[in-house]
Amino acid sequence: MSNRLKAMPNDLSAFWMPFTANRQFKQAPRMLVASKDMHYTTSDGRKVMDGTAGLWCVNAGHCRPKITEAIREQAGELDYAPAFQMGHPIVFELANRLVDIAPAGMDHVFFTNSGSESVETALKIALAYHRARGEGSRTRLIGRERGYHGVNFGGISVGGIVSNRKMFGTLLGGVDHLPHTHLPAKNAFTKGEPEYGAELADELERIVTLHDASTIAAVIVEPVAGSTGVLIPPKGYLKKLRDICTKHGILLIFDEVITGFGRLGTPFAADYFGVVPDLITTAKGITNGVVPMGAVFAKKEIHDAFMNGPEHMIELFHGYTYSGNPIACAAALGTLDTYKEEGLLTRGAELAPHWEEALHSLKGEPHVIDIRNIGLVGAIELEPIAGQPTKRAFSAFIKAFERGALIRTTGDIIALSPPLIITKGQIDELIDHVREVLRMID
Ligand code: PXG
Repeated sequence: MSNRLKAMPNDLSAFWMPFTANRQFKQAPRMLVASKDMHYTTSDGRKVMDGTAGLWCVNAGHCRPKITEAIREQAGELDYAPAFQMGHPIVFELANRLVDIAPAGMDHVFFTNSGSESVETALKIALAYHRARGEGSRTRLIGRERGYHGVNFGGISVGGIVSNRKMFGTLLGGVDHLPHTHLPAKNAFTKGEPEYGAELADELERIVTLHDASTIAAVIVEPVAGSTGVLIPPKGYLKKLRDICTKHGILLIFDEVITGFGRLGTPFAADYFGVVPDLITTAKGITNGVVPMGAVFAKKEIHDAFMNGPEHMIELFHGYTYSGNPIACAAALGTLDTYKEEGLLTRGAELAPHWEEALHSLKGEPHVIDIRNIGLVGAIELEPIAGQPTKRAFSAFIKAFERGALIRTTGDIIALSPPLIITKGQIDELIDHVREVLRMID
């Protein structure tokens, strides 16, 4: 690796870091300078196990040769092609390859550059779809409490995280929210899908009664809520949501930015739960996190509703300069090849029982009030320090990093989502790090 990459900058002030305690970080920086497979190397030369696949995205592990090579080759061949009114072969190839692994009926792909953009795109497609069909009164969007749908205005409007919403004004109008499904009093320490709470989907009927179905365009939910601490849907909940949406002509959007590309041991969460939505938003794992890219999958009926009017006219007034960027496409193709060759889109299912046992072995350790798991995702919820929410989990994050494991915390919840290449031995190692940390912190 070049010394340029390894060198520590001597002034950290210019970079305003995203979703970071900037002042804390800059006093004690945690710098990563290299990565390979399951590990990072820090600027002080330590190996740190990646317990979170970066930010839930590096599903195939780090610096995988097929992906690196694909990017390198593409950068020297066709670096950019205009995304509007022009095409290039690999963006079409990629769309076909994605449709091949998507749930049946998801026949079309719209490219974006991030999960947030995928969400905005799906919400806009939902609104425009109803309008194109002559149901332009369907303008309301329904999200869910504790939902995370990125940071743009549509996403924070349908999202349900107070701190992501409260500073930013009145947001989109015409939005309502389902209740979240986190019922620790009934479901704590459940392995896999919890028993209680399917009836919370019936709240959608209440919302429909309040606003009338003719005003509602779409419902958007994460099949498994990631950012707010791995909230796993109660058994039967998603099927119920699907049925209610179908009954009332409301589109169902699954935000699979985290759950897409093998996280649950199936290619998509829609496969895991046997529930097919009308639109799926993705990003992250589509390129293994290596080059920014997102994609929205749409059912044929939705796409086809736009394909009328004069043929020389643009059908959907939406898109980004970098939609289907050639280098992102190359990274995505290299990623899909890697997933296929190594069976990574289903490997989580093989590892899930071991993962579940390892995680739940933390029951009884200090501060632990709940443990949840599904596929290769897990959460360990800690009792907050009285009057100082988030502090305990943040100490766990710092201590784990010092010991050699990167974990993620949200509130007082530790979330784990390792690369899908993790071995059983590495699962034990990761969980042992967490166990030791729980015993160390106040
Ligand atoms: N939808 C969902 C379900 C997500 O989890 C986004 C949309 C937005 O994606 P972009 O690419 O715009 O960030 C996300 C992103 C965390 C964490 O640790 C989660 C995300 C991003 C960063 C950190 O919980 N999710």
